[in-house]
Amino acid sequence: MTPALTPLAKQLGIITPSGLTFTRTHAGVPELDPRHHRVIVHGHVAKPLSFSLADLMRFPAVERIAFLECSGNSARGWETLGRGVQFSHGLVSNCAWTGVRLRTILDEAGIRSDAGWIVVEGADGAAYDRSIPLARAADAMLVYGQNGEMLRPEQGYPLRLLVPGFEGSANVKWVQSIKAVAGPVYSREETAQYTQPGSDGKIKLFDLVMDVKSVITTPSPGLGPLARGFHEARGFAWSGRGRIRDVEVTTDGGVTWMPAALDALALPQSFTRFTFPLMVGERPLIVGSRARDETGMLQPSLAQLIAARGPALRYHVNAVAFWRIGTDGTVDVAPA
Ligand SMILES: Nc1nc2c(c(=O)[nH]1)N[C@H]1C(S)=C(S)[C@@H](COP(=O)(O)O)O[C@H]1N2
Ligand SMILES: [Mo]
Repeated sequence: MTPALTPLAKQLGIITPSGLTFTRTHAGVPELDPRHHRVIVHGHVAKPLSFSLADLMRFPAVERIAFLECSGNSARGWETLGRGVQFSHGLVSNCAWTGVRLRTILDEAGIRSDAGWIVVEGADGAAYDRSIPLARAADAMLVYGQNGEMLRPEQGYPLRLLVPGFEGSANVKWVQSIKAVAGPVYSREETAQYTQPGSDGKIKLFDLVMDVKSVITTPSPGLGPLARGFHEARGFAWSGRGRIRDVEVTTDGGVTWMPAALDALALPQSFTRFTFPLMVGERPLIVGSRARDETGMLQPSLAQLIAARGPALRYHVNAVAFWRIGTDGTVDVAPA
């Protein structure tokens, strides 16, 4: 199914409105009646349990702002489409999610110490399932709220898994089963898909965390022609590994870099907004942004990414994106 893409160029703040959130489904959107839908928690637990949505909403609730990015965002090939940042970068959203901590539910069922992973299964046509390593998912939530309202059907109503920082595909929607297991089950979506080739020709499994990335959303291709004179370049930076430490912007295609201003609201695993002043019309510009996260990881160029991960690189592409702004104010994609 063709995904719907977040119109990032029109997103003014860090929160993606629910109705503008990208949607990616492998087998359509199931219609689930929240009065009858249940989630079972079983496997390596002392006490298998079954919950309705109402049951889950009685547990202590937490809210968390987090980005959710499909590992196919900015996949190789899209950059040449030249159809704007919605197409090259729109498989990401950043929402305020409300729900119950996964830990709370696992503790309620008495998860056993020999359970290192859980298998989370959706109620869609494909019974989509993924293995989640608990040691790396301390922040995971079972989510029923998005931006202050109930989840939308496309986003997994009545219940989805959220593991902040993990690739979109690990965030199972329409959750109906959580099974505690000793190790991963190697389901279709973590073997035939969502694996990464390394430069040694070997395939990496469970490459789950999304790396540091940023993009200038305005100006961006398709928004021109821009008026001559001052413009504020604006964009978002995010990292699955924590907070954004800094963002730099270039106007000469990456020869020189200057610090961008970061908004004060720099949350972990969340969009962080940045701005940079631009003068349009005096000379041709090639603008781009590169972010660094709190672990010190710097967003790479496409060439660096290919050198590190091999020419088969397709997913988990976090390379710097460049836009060319002509002296006439037109904005297009510049080769990375
Ligand atoms: N049950 C189920 N969960 C799923 C999927 C799916 O097809 N079925 N798609 C996954 C993929 S590939 C992504 S990128 C995210 C997208 O979440 P969104 O549609 O809410 O943006 O959901 C993930 N969870
Ligand atoms: Mo995805």
